[in-house]
Amino acid sequence: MKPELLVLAASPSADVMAQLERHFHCHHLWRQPCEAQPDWLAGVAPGVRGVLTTGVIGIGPALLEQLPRLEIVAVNGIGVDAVALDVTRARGIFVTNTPGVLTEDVADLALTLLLAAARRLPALDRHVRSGAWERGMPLAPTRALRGKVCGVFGFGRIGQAVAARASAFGMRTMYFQPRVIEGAAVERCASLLELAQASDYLVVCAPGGAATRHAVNAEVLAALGPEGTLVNIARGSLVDQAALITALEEGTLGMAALDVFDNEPHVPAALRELDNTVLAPHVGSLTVETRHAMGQLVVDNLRAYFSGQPPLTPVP
Ligand code: 8YV
Repeated sequence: MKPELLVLAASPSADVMAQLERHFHCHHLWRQPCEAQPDWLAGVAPGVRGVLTTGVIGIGPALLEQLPRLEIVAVNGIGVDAVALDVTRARGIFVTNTPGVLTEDVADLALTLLLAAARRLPALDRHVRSGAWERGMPLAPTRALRGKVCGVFGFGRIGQAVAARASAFGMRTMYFQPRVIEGAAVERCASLLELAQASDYLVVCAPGGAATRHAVNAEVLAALGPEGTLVNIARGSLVDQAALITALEEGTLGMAALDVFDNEPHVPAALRELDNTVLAPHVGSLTVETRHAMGQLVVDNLRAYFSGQPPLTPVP
């Protein structure tokens, strides 16, 4: 008998979806209309042995409680901050994620946002579309990237890939994270505040969760300063969003280029209306290649586990 799998979100890869159907008895929660989900779930929950979720959806204590036979949670993403790890640990439920396969695309998006902010791409786009260019409206020059400092908060795989890309644009790179990376060619600052003080661009790449919640606070934003730009491709929870809005409104921070927010997909009107923001709808890993690779790793983890092998990429 195929193991029963509760699928909380679909993969855009048709091949991955076909493999899921082939190897598991899938229950697709995402196909149910919102109002029908509680009753539908109550019907399937007793048999569920695996859950497929995303980095954003995760799985909370209430759903875990509903799944008495659950053995494994496979996260289609790298972040596990939305998984109630205290509960999974206590119950001995395996958790897997998808490290490695999304690094390059997420780092590419970080640089896309950084460049878009540096060169004011949204304003340039509006300038052409609105006919302002044809009407001869002036445009102020922006600042070159060369020689500017790109500070990377969180120097894991993604942070290091961001630093490599920033260097290729002639930027100086520095990082901060609590753990020192031995032998790193990039200089480490003693604190996040020191990194923000030294940076023209501060790129947030650290994991979300209780330990990093609101690490980028009003003081850090002030240290980045009126000429500084915050780029966040990690999690909205790392930034004090209210403090960010105040800093952007008052001009004590220059710009913010954001792929992630508190309480997604809701983005405060202030962030949407301000001119000094560049916004993306959490798409760091959203390429055909990467979403396929992530989905494949999810399938491989689940198949390994249910055939008695250790999962390939377990969360410690
Ligand atoms: C995805 C992410 O948006 O990897 C993560 O932690 O946040 C993203 O890559 C998400 O997990 C979609 O599956």
